[in-house]
Amino acid sequence: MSRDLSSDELTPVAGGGLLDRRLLLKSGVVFATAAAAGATTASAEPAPSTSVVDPASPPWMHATGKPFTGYGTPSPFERRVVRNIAGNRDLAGNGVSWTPLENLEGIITPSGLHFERHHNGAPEIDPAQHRLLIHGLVKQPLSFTVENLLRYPMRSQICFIECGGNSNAGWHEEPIQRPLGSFHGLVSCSEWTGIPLAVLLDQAAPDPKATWVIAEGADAAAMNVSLPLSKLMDDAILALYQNGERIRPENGYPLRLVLPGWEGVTNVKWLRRLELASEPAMTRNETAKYTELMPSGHARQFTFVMEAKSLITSPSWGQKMRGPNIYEIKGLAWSGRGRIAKVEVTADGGASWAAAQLQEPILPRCFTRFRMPWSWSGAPAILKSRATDETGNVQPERDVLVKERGRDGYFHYNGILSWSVEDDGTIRHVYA
Ligand SMILES: Nc1nc2c(c(=O)[nH]1)N[C@H]1C(S)=C(S)[C@@H](COP(=O)(O)O)O[C@H]1N2
Ligand SMILES: [Mo]
Repeated sequence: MSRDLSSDELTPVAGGGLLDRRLLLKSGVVFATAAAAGATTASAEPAPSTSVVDPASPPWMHATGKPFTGYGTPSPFERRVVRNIAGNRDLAGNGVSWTPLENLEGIITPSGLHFERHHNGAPEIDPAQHRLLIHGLVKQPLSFTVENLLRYPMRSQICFIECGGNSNAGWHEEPIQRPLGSFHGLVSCSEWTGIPLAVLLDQAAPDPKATWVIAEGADAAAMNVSLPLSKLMDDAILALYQNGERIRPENGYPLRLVLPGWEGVTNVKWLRRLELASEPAMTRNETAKYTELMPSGHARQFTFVMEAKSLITSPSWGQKMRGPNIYEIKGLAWSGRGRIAKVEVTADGGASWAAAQLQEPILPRCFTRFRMPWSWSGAPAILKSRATDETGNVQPERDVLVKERGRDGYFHYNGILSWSVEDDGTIRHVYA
């Protein structure tokens, strides 16, 4: 803290030391941050300087800096901030890489850190050779080149994409001890820009009998899913741009479907075909996978919407508290049903909760950043966050979710995440 705070400013709003969120807006208050503890340093990262640099005359002020570059990359001192890659040894090309959510701020995921989920690798597609076909139950089948598509009026939306399998370690008997992003990081948030899909579908003139659309990618998995035509006519985007530049190869270059708020698998990458039909095709990814076996023995299917969820990104596992002080608890919340209405935080394991500050912009089906000032006394504490969306949907406690869905669900885990802050400042994942 750079100045003494009055007792008024330090009035608790809930147990365990949660403070009034107005403290965040006061100028001159410096918060302590939980520091990355024992983070693995990539060998390529420059060694920190051993000699102490004189801040009044640092060496980088004594010589012309590096020349201009055609395409920028992060500072070499940030090289450890990378996606964590988890492959499937039995099936090359099938696996995921996780967004390191604990290392990021704000709501936009840099394109190079957007999580990846490939069923058979990321193809390298020559845009001049790629075609998008709209066919099936339509009056006018259409084939588009990428060049054609780039001439349509576009719209942009900042929204999250979350894999249905994200956070599935939450179903495990024991809480997994890993960096936040390495079990919750199959979710990322980008500005996607492209053509409202309804415009292209209207041009193809769907037959009144068409209620479903089978979407297929041009990867070696030819990954396909069935989607209700109503969603595609409502707010689906045929995206060509991601965060202002053309979509990255791993995220679907030259074009992908973006279905705001819907399960990752519906956002078909490298899209090559939309076939209108009167019923779903019952593909592998809507029968064997991406369905949830319930305790009744029946499976939930076509669970498209991603429910309200939040995570505390700091403090989080792998970081260490730097002694009793005022900290900023911060995190991300999102819901596939609309805007985040409220995020509550507890520092006493759920005995009392207080509303966190929601940072603008608060957009529908988009990451919302939340912040909460917290005076940590040095005593053990349990931190949690709980999101509520504008439709009144509340993120459930883990035990409630497990009771409702049983243990065989695997997908759609949105239970409340708990961090235990130990008296020595270490942070552990707990079920509390
Ligand atoms: N063609 C194709 N589309 C695909 C996939 C795929 O393997 N092939 N994976 C799906 C899954 S399961 C998810 S979660 C999202 C992941 O998108 P991302 O890799 O851009 O994060 O893409 C979906 N679209
Ligand atoms: Mo996924």
